[in-house]
Amino acid sequence: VQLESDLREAIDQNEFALVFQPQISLPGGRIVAAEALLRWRHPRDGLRLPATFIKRAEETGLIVEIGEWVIATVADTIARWGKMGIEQRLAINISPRQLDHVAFFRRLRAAMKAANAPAHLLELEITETLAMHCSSEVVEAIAQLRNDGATISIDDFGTGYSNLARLRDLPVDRVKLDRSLIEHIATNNEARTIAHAVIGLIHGLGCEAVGEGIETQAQADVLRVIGCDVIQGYAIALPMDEDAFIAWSRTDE
Ligand code: G
Ligand code: G
Ligand code: MN
Ligand code: NA
Repeated sequence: VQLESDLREAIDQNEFALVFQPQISLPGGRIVAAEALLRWRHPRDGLRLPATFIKRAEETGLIVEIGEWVIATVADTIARWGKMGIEQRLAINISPRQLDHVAFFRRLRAAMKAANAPAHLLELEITETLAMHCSSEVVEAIAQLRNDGATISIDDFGTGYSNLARLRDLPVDRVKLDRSLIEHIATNNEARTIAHAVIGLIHGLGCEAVGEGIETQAQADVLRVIGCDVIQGYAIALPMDEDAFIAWSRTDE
């Protein structure tokens, strides 16, 4: 109950912030996108991670309002960076509760339009489990957004049960291999074989493979060899606030 009222307060008092984690191409190492990750500047507890509040926000439905803040902020950030000469695609995470309503997509498009932010600089991350269960209306709305130029990603791939035939029918551009698929690839042959096969499957579906949770150079080296297209993780860069991210992306050029 305390957390719920704190979350309401956080929405009213504008206590949320976004941090940005770069994704780089293999083998080139160029930045191709950044994932926007939610943070809560709690007045007493300091910086709080999503793990401590997202679940409650989903249960109470507050995730819808928080998600609207994320959408508006990302649209505004894309537009502001554009004026600074920074053309950077930003990926946002979507909770199942947000996708309950097709209204989500209407609001998303309206926010992008209001901020004058082009759709090709927007990416949506939808978890594997959610992607397997969304309604045909939602699939249609995702397809429409993709037609506008947005990139669609399946997040946390390898943690749920995938119906691969279903994956083929979804309007998807990229698949993000969950960290659990990557953790042991540099030290364990079977883990590497599995990751290699999964990447082959992703390519077979016409999608790009993104490795996440890359913590060592050895993991990055293996991913390059087995054909992963893009990597993200602490070994490349931590999630950073806006100023740090801009400085980081400029040294990349
Ligand atoms: O940074 P990390 O602790 O940043 O994020 C943990 C989890 O929280 C991830 O699974 C991520 O998908 C989720 N998450 C991060 N930011 C957002 C957000 O803006 N909206 C939603 N719905 N989930 C988010
Ligand atoms: O949306 P998703 O569930 O993929 O959230 C990504 C989460 O992974 C965020 O919490 C982010 O802070 C975290 N993360 C990013 N890079 C790394 C990494 O290299 N190692 C670990 N353990 N977590 C990471
Ligand atoms: Mn994600
Ligand atoms: Na993920």
